[in-house]
Amino acid sequence: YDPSFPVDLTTCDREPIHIPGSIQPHGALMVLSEPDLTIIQVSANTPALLGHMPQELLGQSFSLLMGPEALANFRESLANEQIESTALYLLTLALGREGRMFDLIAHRMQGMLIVELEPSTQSDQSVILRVYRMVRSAVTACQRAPTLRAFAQSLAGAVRKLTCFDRVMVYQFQADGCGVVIAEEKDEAFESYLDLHYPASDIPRQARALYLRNWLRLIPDVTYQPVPMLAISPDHPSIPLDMSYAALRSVSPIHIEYLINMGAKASMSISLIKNGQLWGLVACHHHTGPHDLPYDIRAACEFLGHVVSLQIGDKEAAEEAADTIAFQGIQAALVQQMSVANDVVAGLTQFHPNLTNFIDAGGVAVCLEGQHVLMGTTPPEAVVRELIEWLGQEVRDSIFATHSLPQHYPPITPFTAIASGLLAVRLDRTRPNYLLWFRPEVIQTVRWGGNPTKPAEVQEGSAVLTPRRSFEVWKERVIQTAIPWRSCEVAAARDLRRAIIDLVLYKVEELSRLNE
Ligand code: BLA
Repeated sequence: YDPSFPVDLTTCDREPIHIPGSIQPHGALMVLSEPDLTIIQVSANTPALLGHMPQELLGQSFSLLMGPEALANFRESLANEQIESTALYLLTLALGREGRMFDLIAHRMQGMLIVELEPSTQSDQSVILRVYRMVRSAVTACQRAPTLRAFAQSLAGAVRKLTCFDRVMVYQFQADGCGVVIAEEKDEAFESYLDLHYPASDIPRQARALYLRNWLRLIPDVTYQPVPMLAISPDHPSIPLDMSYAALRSVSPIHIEYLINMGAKASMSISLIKNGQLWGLVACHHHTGPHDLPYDIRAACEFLGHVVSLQIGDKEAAEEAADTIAFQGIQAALVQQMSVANDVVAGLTQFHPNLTNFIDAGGVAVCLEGQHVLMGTTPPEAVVRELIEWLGQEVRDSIFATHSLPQHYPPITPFTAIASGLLAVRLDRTRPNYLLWFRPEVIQTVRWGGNPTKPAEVQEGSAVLTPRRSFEVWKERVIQTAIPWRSCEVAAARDLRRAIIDLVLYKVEELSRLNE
């Protein structure tokens, strides 16, 4: 640890989580060369699981653990499965001194065959049928859900039913990498995390990249002791072993600390991927004790993750369409009011709905022909006047949207708590007529889950950034910024501008006709 090296969030991004050199202890992992099946690497926990010391296995053939018939079955299923870049269940075999039953899950990596052995739970036919039915009805429920939230709720419910985790959440990433819990199914005993926001650094970049390739990870017991990998020779080319696709991969100790701080005793997450981007995760916690899942259930969850990932784009499009219809409805009402009142300012501000019901913002200012009507939480009128003057001089476009106004206009800095975001619509080319929407600083608007659940500071003499400290660093980074304006919101502002201009032009024409 070099104290002159500043500890920042990139420290998290640099932890090479795909090559931990150890596994979780609920199974054993072997690296085999092909076609001879010589054991090149083995996890140190073989005595407990197989009754063989690792030294007895290294350099030997994998066939030493089984009879000739089992070996033939193993070779046959190996030949039949596509296991490049995905780990798949091969078969269940009796292995080792006591002939214990193991589920064999295999994939290829770095030109080697990686076999993971998990004590078998042997799901019978009725369980498999039940799981299949659950997945099928989950897919249908998600498909039918009318909104993104309803979709996420169905998904959380289905995963909870399949896995019996105490808490199942759907966690959606935002444009800036932060995330929000948009759905939650949990036992009543536990506090809710619904709608809580978490900083981007809680799931660092390399973890997200890994979760794009590998769709599911399980930590059955956060108190586990990592089991080291042992190799036939210390400089074999398979070292360090890339465990990107290994179900038993040992987890980052920082993340383990994070889970313990959250009161989780076991954790699982499933990737949700839209257009090749990590859109979110189904995040599961068990609070009452360790929680393991057999391969069948994990495979069902992973399959469900794949299928519902394909539905996300449709749900978002439906949501966007519904928002646009809502904006159009309010816009029509506003136009009607302006027309009946024969007064643009009154029509936008004095009735219901008014401009504060239109685009989501902390406050609105209507500045027209020298009148300034302020609604909600806005800077004082004098500050708004100066802002308008600056907009008139510096901003050419008729629409100006920013979620970090102080960067463009430093004089607003004392008011960033209420005006970090600005959506400005210019109604007239020559005169300073504007509609302004103000958005408060992010920190003031969303509930952050990071802070209270994460104790501890940067540890003395350690290069590791603890979760609490990361929240502080993150807070500094998002200071003076608001939640960005969505494109459908900017479009709604543009449409309203057009409608007001049309209305005013129509009135002018009407007036000149009457004067003729
Ligand atoms: C991984 N962090 C994760 C994962 C989740 C979260 C879901 C995936 C692993 C898993 O399934 O448990 C975060 N979990 C959350 C969040 C919620 C939740 C936000 O339930 C909200 C409800 N984490 C930090 C900091 C660092 C960090 C500061 O807070 C880095 C210094 C690291 N998180 C970190 C790492 C991983 C991780 C390295 C990868 C773990 C692994 O797969 O090995």
